[in-house]
Amino acid sequence: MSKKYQNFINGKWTDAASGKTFENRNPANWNEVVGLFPKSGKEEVEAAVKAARSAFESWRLVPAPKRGDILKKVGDIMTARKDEIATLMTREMGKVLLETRGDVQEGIDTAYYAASEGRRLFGHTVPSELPNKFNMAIRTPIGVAGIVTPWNFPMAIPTWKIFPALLCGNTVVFKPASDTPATATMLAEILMEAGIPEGVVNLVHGGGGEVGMAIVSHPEVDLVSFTGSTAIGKKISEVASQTLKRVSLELGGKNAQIVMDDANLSLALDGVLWGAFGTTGQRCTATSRLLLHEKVFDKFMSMLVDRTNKLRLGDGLLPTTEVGPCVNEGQRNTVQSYVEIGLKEGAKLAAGGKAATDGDLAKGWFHQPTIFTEVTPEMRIAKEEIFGPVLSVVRIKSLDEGINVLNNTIYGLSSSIYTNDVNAAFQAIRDVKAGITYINAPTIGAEAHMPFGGVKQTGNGHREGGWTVFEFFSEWKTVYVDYSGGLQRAQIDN
Ligand code: UN1
Repeated sequence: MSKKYQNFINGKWTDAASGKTFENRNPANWNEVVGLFPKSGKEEVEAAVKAARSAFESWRLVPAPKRGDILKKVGDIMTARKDEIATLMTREMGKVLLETRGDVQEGIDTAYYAASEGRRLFGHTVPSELPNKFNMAIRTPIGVAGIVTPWNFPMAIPTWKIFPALLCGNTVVFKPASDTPATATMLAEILMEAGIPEGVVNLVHGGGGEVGMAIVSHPEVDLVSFTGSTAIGKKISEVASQTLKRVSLELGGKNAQIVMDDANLSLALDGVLWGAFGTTGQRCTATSRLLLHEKVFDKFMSMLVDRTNKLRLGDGLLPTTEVGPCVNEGQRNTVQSYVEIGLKEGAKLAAGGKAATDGDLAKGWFHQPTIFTEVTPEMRIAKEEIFGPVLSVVRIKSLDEGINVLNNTIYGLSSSIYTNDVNAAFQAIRDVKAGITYINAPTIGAEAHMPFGGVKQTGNGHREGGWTVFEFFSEWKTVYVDYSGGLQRAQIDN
């Protein structure tokens, strides 16, 4: 019998009103059902929003340091349960245990960072232009936050959003990806155990079309934070604009690593392997393009192909596995269709190119780590997000050409350059159009206490992580205190 999971609304675990459920299967072994989850819809969203709205009235009055204390406890419980969460996460979405542990760690870091912010959450005091008058701007809670998250970072990304939302005094309606509802449920359990009051965090399982859109269109939801594809992000932006919600979007990427001719090649090699094939390429920060200087092209390619062909695919729970499966059938189909597109466009396969079906791999959604060469900047495989283990290699002649090619996409999330030339590094920092630039490090691996987000169609200008996320989840209130005892008129000539 598969484990049956529930929604968490107003402090109670409940089924969907319809009684309907959906299954979640292990992508490394599709015979294993991880759990059955409530297939919710409008009705459950309605109940969750109502609970969040009413809980807001008391949660907003809890002092921020006290809200932070609860998040500190959340971090402690996550630390104690790190392996248990990571194991469940690997079973439900496939990435290797080393990485699911990292995903939980990112959540722990976010909890402690948010907890400490409870004792800062600074405002400003500013001199008034009038005598005997005091001016300040303070941060205030906004209301109900709708949180809609993807499956590739099932713990880290929800925590990036939920913890700062709570710390700022908002309440939450949370819809996790339907590929990773079990990890999300564990997060809700932990929040409850740490002492988050009833109704402050509500979890509703189900599809994006039903549950996600019901949250985004709900007039009582004040802000929405979403991570996912650019196509869905545009839809969310459209729907949310009808009620003028504040919306934070973290969307697609087509991240590139430049390798210059003076680079430390073995360092650059480790970087591109980790960036391109870590998490099976299923990160919005994944290295999807390698822009390789012609002077080191042949040498680097032979090192890269050799190491790529040795990567061990398998169940992420096995300690020997380096690359897990794609998350589901649809995702592997997308990867396969991009391999066909690349071949049709005239690119050549240097490694991989096929679904991996040897032995035990046959019962999972595995795909070989794949490398295309002879890729030109205008090809679709050089411009579109694939979200799988596919790396497109473009030959470059100079730094300027590398930066131009790097910028030749609608996205702008992460970027990387390997060089030992400080001038080249600083030119890249200045000219690369991306929210994140790494020097001599891969495109993946952002730290929780730094701003995270991208330019162009990767987002809409907000940043998660770091001190910047608290901007999104709080509203400025400007306060003037006039203690002169008389009417003082600003801007009026006396
Ligand atoms: C994502 O893929 O959406 O920087 C987030 C990184 C991780 C987060 C990735 N810390 O790769």
